[in-house]
Amino acid sequence: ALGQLRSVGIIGAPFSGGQPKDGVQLGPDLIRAAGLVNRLKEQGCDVKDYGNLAFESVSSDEPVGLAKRPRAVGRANQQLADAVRRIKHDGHTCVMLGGDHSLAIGSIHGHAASGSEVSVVWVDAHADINTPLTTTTGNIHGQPMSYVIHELHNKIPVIPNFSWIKPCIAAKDIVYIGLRDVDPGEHYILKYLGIKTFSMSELDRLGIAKVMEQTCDHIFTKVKKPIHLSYDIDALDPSVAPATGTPVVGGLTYREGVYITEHICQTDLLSAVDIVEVNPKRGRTEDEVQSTVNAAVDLVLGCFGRVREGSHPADYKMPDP
Ligand code: 6HN
Ligand code: MN
Ligand code: MN
Ligand code: MN
Repeated sequence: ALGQLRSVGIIGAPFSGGQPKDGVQLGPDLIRAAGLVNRLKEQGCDVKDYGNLAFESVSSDEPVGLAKRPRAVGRANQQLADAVRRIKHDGHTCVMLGGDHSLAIGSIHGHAASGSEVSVVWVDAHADINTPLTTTTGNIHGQPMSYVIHELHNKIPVIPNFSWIKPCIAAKDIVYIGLRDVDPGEHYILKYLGIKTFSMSELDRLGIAKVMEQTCDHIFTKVKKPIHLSYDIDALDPSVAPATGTPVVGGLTYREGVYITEHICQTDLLSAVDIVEVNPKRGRTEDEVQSTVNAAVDLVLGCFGRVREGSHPADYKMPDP
């Protein structure tokens, strides 16, 4: 894994408007403070940190239908889409540090706009595929997938600051892993569109190795498209990653969570990664915050060649006595 140099472009998106809880905007700087950039370099990556996006506040942002803070979410995602497109244009694998999961709209859109069609591996306790009409909370972090999927285009109403979004993902190019809290409207959409899902039940039955084999079988039928990995930290069990806004019991172990990144890394098709929903203000202790942030860092490292068996540089010199 150390042989091939991987080029990583990091963009921070300190945005929380897709959900109501304060603190998730602190994610990018916290993940950096845990040493992300240096640890990527230590494992042989070429890293460029593009810094954090600066989001202007939107003064008057009344809900449209049920969707809350639509103008701020639309505008922030437009900025993010431009940044991701630039990072892809510069030739990097893009790492987007959130922020809440509404940011997947801009991240996926910018990624898809940079070249060929992409496939999406969505690792999350939640499906985040509510439309602005099926949502029960109005929070747009529960809706990002609905805006980028071709097949849902005619189910999306007009929303201010959303008109730039063009659907860019086909339902057949999506795989979900880790689901365990899916709303009725979301479940209907997943079945209606025939989207491939590995809920925690399937993971219990198959084990993580088979889930990842079948994930790749699914997205690699016909052409091998670049992979967009959208990783919500709440996919992990709250015992591992408690500092997040919508924790759900019965999640991925640390080992299963890292195995997903190791397997995706080995495909050599990873083209963009989102790490979202780390919220230090939701940790009850400093240990809970650190455990969550460390898990987030290890997921990124796993995406870029870290293997648990260890590794050594190609020019390693065995010391002679
Ligand atoms: N996330 N399904 C719920 C909703 O509000 O639509 C929860 C969404 C959670 C979103 O964790 O990124
Ligand atoms: Mn989630
Ligand atoms: Mn729910
Ligand atoms: Mn999510």
